[in-house]
Amino acid sequence: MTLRLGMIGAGIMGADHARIFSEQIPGVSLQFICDADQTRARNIADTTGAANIAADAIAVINHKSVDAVVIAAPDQFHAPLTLACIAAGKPVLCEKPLSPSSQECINVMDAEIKQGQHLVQVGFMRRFDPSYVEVKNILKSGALGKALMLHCFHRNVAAPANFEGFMAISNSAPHEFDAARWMLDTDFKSISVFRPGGVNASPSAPVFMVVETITGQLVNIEVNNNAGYGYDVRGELVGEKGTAFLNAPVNAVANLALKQVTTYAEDWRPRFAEAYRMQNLAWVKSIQSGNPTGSNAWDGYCATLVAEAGVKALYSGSTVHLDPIAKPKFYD
Ligand code: ISE
Repeated sequence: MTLRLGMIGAGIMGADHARIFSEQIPGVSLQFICDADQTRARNIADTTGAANIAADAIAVINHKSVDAVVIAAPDQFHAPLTLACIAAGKPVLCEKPLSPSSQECINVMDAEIKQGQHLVQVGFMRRFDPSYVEVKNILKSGALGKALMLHCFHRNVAAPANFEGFMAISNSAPHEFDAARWMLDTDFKSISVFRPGGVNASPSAPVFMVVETITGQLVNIEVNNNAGYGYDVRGELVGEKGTAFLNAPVNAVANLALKQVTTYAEDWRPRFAEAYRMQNLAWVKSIQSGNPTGSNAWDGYCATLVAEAGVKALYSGSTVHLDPIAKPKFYD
């Protein structure tokens, strides 16, 4: 049976998810593209063959012709819209973060537990990226010995106009937080945040985080949202016996004018194209099979908890220790 999707949000990620579902994922149809900006919704519906456009997200979520929902609205709407999906009993793929507030993530978990079904997947697509999967498998094989450190770089060309300084931690870094927890198979203990130039530096300055895990590893994360030269996400896992790099796909290397040149993408979509495709495919299959996959609401909570602590650490200049709630059995 075809899975009929409601797409909430027609911005950069809503457009990309709609394109991926229409071009690359079998067994789905786009029932609605929903956005307050109807021109944007219309444009995406026209290019993806979606059946309808709409402006009212709650009406789309509750519509009888919608089987499952993708949320790609701005961050502050993620949790309220996810709660509406849970109330309607519909599976939802919610873009990261699940919410910028850990309390809202707890509300989502409470609602999901009460509903009794695993309905929420958070869009931490890196768990499906071939380079992340391979590095995790190398670690799992035992070849590297115990993991000691993970170095992560996260660079964007330029922060979007609506970005505020702390969003390097609340919006960009959650990818790193989730990937590190997943890769190292652990949880976080504390976070310290530094900025070249100190706490009074320009809000567009890079942030440099050091996260300690409960199992003793150190994760350092640079988020530089105004790096200028290209979208560049890299990482190196350091184990007792060796290291493994997270490589970005390189499609061509040009030899020109005494130089060897590769090209950076302008943003994350080309770098993580395969990760998004695999994630969306896995989400659809998980709905069909009833076996949840990817990051769940608990994972969303854990990423938000450390992000929230990171924002506090940025402003206070001190290390912040995490104080998570007990993990509900539902998420074991
Ligand atoms: C953006 O929201 C994303 O999700 C991208 O993957 C990330 O690289 C970027 O920093 C975020 O702002």
